[in-house]
Amino acid sequence: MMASQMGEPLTTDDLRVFFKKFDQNGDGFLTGDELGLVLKTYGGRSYTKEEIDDMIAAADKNADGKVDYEGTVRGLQLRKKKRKEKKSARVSAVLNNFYAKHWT
Ligand SMILES: [Ca+2]
Repeated sequence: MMASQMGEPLTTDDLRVFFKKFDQNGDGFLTGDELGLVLKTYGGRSYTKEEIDDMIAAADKNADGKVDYEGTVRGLQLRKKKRKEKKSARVSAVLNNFYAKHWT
């Protein structure tokens, strides 16, 4: 059973699975376009380009407009630790919707 189905935080293994699914062209980076596609499908509502850019920026350590796997995980984990959870909570909700559709 995967972690989020029990209401537990996502593990890094879970995130790796997600990341591979979200990385449409398999280049190892998520761009705003790729994240936008994910959000459109699993976000439960529409997101503006600004919101998507904001999420990318939150995890984008070298400001090149895309995030690698490590950056995504680090971004989520750092935000959790700081209890500044707005953005990561949003991303987590997306990931949980993703789970619900693919693993239940
Ligand atoms: Ca990509």
